Formats: sequence, C-alpha cells, structure tokens
Amino acid sequence: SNMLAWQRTGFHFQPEKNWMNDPNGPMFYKGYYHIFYQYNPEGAQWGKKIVWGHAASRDFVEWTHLPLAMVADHWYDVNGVWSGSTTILPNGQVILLYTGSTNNSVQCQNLAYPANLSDPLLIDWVKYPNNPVLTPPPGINNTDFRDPTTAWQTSTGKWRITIGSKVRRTGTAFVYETEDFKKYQILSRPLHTVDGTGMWECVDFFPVSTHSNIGLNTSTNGDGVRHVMKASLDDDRHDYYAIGTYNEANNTWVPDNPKIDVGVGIRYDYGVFYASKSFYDQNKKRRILWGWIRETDTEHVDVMKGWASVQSIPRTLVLDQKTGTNILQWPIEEIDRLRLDGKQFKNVEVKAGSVIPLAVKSTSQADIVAEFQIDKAALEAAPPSAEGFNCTNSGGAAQRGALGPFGLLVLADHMRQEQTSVHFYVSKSTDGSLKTSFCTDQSRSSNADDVDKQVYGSFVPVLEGEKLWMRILVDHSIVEGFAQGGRTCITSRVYPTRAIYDNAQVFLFNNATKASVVVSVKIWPMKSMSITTLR
Ligand code: DQQ
Repeated sequence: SNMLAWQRTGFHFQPEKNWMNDPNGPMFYKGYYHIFYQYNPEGAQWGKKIVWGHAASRDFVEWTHLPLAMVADHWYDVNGVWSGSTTILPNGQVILLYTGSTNNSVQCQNLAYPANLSDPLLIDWVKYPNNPVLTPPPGINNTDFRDPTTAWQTSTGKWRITIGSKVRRTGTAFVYETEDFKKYQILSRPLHTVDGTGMWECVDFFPVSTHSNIGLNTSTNGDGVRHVMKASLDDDRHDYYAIGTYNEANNTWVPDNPKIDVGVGIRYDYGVFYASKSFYDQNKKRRILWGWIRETDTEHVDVMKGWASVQSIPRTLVLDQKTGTNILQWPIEEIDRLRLDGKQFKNVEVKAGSVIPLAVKSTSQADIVAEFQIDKAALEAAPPSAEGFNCTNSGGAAQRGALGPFGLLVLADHMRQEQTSVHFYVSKSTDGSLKTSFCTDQSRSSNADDVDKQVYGSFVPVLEGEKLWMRILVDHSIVEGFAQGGRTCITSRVYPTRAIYDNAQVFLFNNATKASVVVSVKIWPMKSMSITTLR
C-alpha cells in the first residue's frame, strides 16, 4: 500500500510489510550478520501466531530478507514462537533457544538448530524433537517465564543461560546450567532480583572491558571485566541496564551502585526502544545492540499503512571508560558508508532567541553531528536555580531558561509548522555546578493529532573541559539522538505531514534568554540501504 509511504525508512531495517517486534538471535555466522525478529505474517498488529522473520547481510547495508526461520507449528509453540537467542559453540554448532507459548499458553523454552551448518544463510531450522526443554519452575506463573539469553560458558565448561520472570512484583532472572542444551539444572539463586520492577522481559547479560573498546565474547570473565545486566520492564516498556560484577562461583551479579540497579536506574534510551538484544561480533570484535522501535501513532493507522515498527540502527556498545558509570552506544561504523556529500557549517553564532536555517537539500534521510559552545560570560552570569530541570516535565523547546534550550530542529518544513527538536538544556545548581539535559521535543512534530507528542530526555554526564555535542540520525519517521558520544540516547518516532521528502529541513535554534551559542555542524544526506528478498 502507498498509504503514508513517506513514513517508510530508508536506512533502518524493516520487513516489506506487516508487524515486527523484538530483535531475536542476532549473530555473525560464516560472513553474514543475521537478524531474526518477532513477526506477524498476518497483519500490522501483534498477533497470536508470532513467528521468527529472518534476514542476513554481509555489511549491515545490503540486506536480504530470507524465508521465515520458524513458525508456530508445534503444540509447544502454537500460540507463538516468541523471543530468544543464539549461541555459537566453540565446535561451530549453533544453538537457538526460544520461548514457545503452548496450546495452553504456558511459556516454555525450546531448542532449535540449523539444518545445514554449511549454509552461511542458515535458511532451514530444525526444532529439537523432545521440546520443550524447560517449563516454568515451581511457584512461577505459566505466563511469567520467557526470553532465554545467549549462553555463557563457566570455568567448569558448563553453559549457563538466564531467563526473565517475576515473583509477585519482584523482577527476577533465573539461571539454568547445561552441558548439552537439552537437559538443564536450575541454580538455587537467581542471578539478580529487584523488588517492585515487575516482569523482566528479554534479559540481556554480557561482559564489557574496563580498559579497551574491544568487545568481549559473552563467556569472558575475570580481571578488567564488568558485567552489564539489562531487563525490559513489561510494566513501563523501557530497557533498563546497570553495570556490576558477576561472581561465577555463587552465580550472583551485584550492581556497582544499588541506586542504579536494573529497572530503577538508567535506560539505554529515553525515547522508544524496547526488547533490545546484544551480541558479540567475532568478525570485528565488538558488541552490537539491536532494539525494537515501535510506532507511536495509532494501531488503526498502522493497519492502513500495512506495517508497524522498525529496528534501531545497530549500536556498538562499550563501557564509558571516562565516567565508568554508563555505557556508550554509537551507530555501527558501517552506517557512515551511507553518507552522501556532507555540508559543513562552522562556528555559526546562534543568538539567544533565534532560529537559523541550514541550507541542505533534502534531509528526510540525514546524519548530523553538531558541537556547541555556550558564551562564557553568560555561563558565569547565569543565576543558580534550586528547581531541578527535567526534560519531560519542564516544558520543551519553547520554554526559555538562562542556558537553554538550544540545539537542532529536524524534519521541519520551511514555515516550521512542523519540527522535531533535539536539544540540550544546561542548568546551574545552587552549588554552582552545571547539569546538562538532553531532550527531544515532539510537541510540534506533526500536524496530525493522533500521534505521540511527548518531550523525552534525561541527564547526560559532561566532564570538565568537554564540549557539548550530539549526533542525530533522521530517517523519515524516526529520529535517533546520541549525546556526548552515546552516553544518553533518545529515539523518537515522528509523523510529519509537511516536512517530508525534499521539504524536510534542518534549523539551528537557541531559546536561551541571554546566552548565545556557537555551533559547528556537519550534515550528510543519507543514501538508502538496499533490501532485497530471496524468493
Ligand atoms: N515480546 C515477545 C516476548 C517478549 C516480548 C513476544 C517483549 O517473548 O517477552 O512477541 O516485547
């Protein structure tokens, strides 16, 4: 259908049509990056017969849609082939574990493997004849046991996986040990639990290096390694992570800071980003994160369009060695290959209360990097404020403070009847220290009124001597913002009706009351990825 065709993205992963949700089982195998995903072949809404869609790419830029990897065809998954993960064993075997919703809607874990390991496209999958391999443990609801992780190998040679659940309102990650992926032993203690966080979906658990940006195989542990734990909170539909220490011997993971625990602390993304999953890319020695980006219009419109959801730009994920308290997420380097001739604007002074258009033809697909310097005198003169600023509740781009907001307006038509703002807001506390917020304001993003128009955002750590900078990826109906190299990220779905195709423009704006800001910005229009279908 051509209905609302301009909302289709150019360089984000999407099926040709219908509903998609969680990324599943990402891996690099024999020269190809594989992505599987929750897919409803029957329409543009989530449905009872969810299956695994499948695509592969050598470089994240040219994709091939492959036949469905698994469909709901056994009693143990007839109500849906739900989320799961892959593990590549040292002997080359590929293990796939996923949740099936049974004929009685019991959530159980199932094993599958490639029919032909010599096929780099891994087109055919075989379900283990004795599935399911795991059913909910005693005392756990039949509908609270799902989404097995990639396995990690312990020093004893055994493998462990973790599976999300809840005990009353306590979010929980159970751990199972196995040698053959067919028989499992539950460990007496869960890996971690957090009271009040509800059901943990799509738990992710992986090591990061404290001293290098090289990614680590999921089984790595020891000196110089921290472990990240992520849970997708069914209650509030956001992905929360925390950094901590994994003790293999007693199978526990402890957060560095109990205030920044899983589900109560920091998020991968302060916009729309859910059910994400990372994998270790042994090809380029990095850890890559995929996330599901849903629509924020109405279901009725999705059905009219005939499709719903995109996957995020895959993000490289490392520990931020400068702060030690957050990870850095950054678009994988392959995306840079889509950049067309860029246009640079150097040291543009944006006075308090002004808006400056940037002459670039067509930015409905664009990659933007911008650096900001606030006028020093204004910075010093700014009055301290006892009121805490907060992106979501303190007004959006139109609100005015001493030191912000300032930033970019993207997907804006020339009259600025529609615009999506991605901005910083700096506030001075009573002790004189500065606090920086990174926000996205969707309130004027569309003339349509049945779409999400919230302001998103959070704080971003800015260290002594660092400039404020951001990167923004714009792709028709999605805007992904990365502040300070990916310390804080915000993904928005926006649905402009006028600021589309060649009418989509970019502006600099500064709504501070006094401070002027000097901005250097580079804008690259972006080519589309190529997505073909193997028939
Ligand atoms: N989506 C899957 C579940 C998972 C949820 C079903 C998260 O396995 O818990 O489509 O979005």
